[in-house]
Amino acid sequence: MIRLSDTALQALPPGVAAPAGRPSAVSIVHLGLGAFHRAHQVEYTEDALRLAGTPRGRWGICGVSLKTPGARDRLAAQDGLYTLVRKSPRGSERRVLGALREVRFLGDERHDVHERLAAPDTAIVSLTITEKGYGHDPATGALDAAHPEIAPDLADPGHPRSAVGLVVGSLDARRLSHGRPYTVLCCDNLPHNGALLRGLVLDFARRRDAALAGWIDHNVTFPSTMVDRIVPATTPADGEENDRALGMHDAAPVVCEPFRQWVIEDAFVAGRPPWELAGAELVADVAPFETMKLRLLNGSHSALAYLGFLAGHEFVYQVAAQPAFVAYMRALMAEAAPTLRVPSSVDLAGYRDALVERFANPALPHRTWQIAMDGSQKLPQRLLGTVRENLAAGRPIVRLTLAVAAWMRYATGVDERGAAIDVRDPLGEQFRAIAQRLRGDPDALCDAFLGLRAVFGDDLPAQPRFAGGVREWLAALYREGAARTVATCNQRA
Ligand code: NAI
Ligand code: CS2
Repeated sequence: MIRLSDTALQALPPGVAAPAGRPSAVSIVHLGLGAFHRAHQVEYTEDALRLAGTPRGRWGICGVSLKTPGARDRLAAQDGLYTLVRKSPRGSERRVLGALREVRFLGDERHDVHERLAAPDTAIVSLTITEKGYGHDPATGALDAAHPEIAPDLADPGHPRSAVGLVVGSLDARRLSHGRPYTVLCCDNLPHNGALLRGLVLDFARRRDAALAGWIDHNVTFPSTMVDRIVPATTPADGEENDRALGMHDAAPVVCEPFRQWVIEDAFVAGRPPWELAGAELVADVAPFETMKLRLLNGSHSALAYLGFLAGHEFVYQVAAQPAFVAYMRALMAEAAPTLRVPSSVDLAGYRDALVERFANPALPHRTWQIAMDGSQKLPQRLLGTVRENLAAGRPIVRLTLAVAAWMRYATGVDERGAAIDVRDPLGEQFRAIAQRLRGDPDALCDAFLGLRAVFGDDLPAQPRFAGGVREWLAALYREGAARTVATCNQRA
């Protein structure tokens, strides 16, 4: 079977669209060559360039993997091309994307990566490195100077391995050479992601050189964004199915839902692609959209992931097919709704209905285990911000505390049948220590997990309504199991 490549594009079967052209130059460097970037920003960029009539223009992307060479290897062997597969109950739509013009792995291409980041034509550095990739304290958003990825870069700033270290080092090189800044565009599911990353970059820079920090402060922009498209990890079966559909081998297809949304603060110091032509919304303030999405979509995603996994469901669509879990999800979103300040143009009820439908997409095998990953980095913006605001306003937190209790039950690393759970989380060692010491004592487990300051801060453990609610639900989960506890929760006012 031939391999997808520039020369093979002409052999694509009817119904599989090829790129209208490939950008002639690179002006965007993206850190985090993962599935989401390739299913979201790359498609928006490709569509924008095509609709602007400049498919061969300057806005090509150089994708950089900081941790592993696999994505680089797979994509470099096929000229950066890959298939985007949009899946829904109505079938699959495939297109080959070509805006990814260059792929690099920091581990063995450090010089090339630095050259790209420092190049005068690089106008945007964007990131999807996961919530755990920033070296910050999830409860406060502050830089953790002792973080295992930050401390070495502070000690040896000339050979950064962290994203923050790379950004600061390349901005310093630009300051000391041609003096042209770029825009830093965080596309991870973090609250006020641009402002958060700006704070991390400035803190890191100040620890190196006050003049560098001052230059970044005055010249570099960090717009916040809200990004949305459900993109499960690609499975071998996805790849085999795609090869059959293409009649050629693509080592790096990406599978996603048809829905996509991108809301971006329009603050680009060195220009940007006309993403609005592709449907991106350029706004002055992203916060209302971002809070809505993080608290309604992602809060529900995490709650259903933990409760659904514990109830024995591998995929989100299986959980969303259960009326009791849907009723719970709707009640959880109702608890979050009073904390949202969305523009009047947004149909919040319609948005919530659409989320239920999107989660129930049976064509998208999104694993509860994948969403459950890195919960210590996700809970603060998905659930705990809502808890704080509802506590302060005297509003209910019944469904929210069940979601937190389900995370704790999952984090103990043993499921309801006594089998081990492969818990992936930066705080995983702390979880295992807690579980080994206190397994079988839900109240003690609850107090120990609430003691994780990086997740709950100092305030929440001292809130009786919160701590008491989580404790009650954790005991119920051990006593009744997730499915019956969800049913019990649905009976509550
Ligand atoms: P993925 O697993 O395909 O890619 C993750 C990327 O992050 C990889 O390139 C990996 O090397 C890199 N990474 C992980 N830890 C890192 C670290 N400590 N430092 C630097 N790089 C690191 O995951 P995917 O699907 O691309 O998602 C990535 C992020 O995109 C998510 O965490 C989320 O913030 C955002 N996102 C994902 C969506 C999805 O449905 N998959 C939807 C909306 C946002
Ligand atoms: C998911 C998100 O894996 C997870 O944590 O909740 O990646 C989710 O798929 C996206 O935010 C949807 O836009």
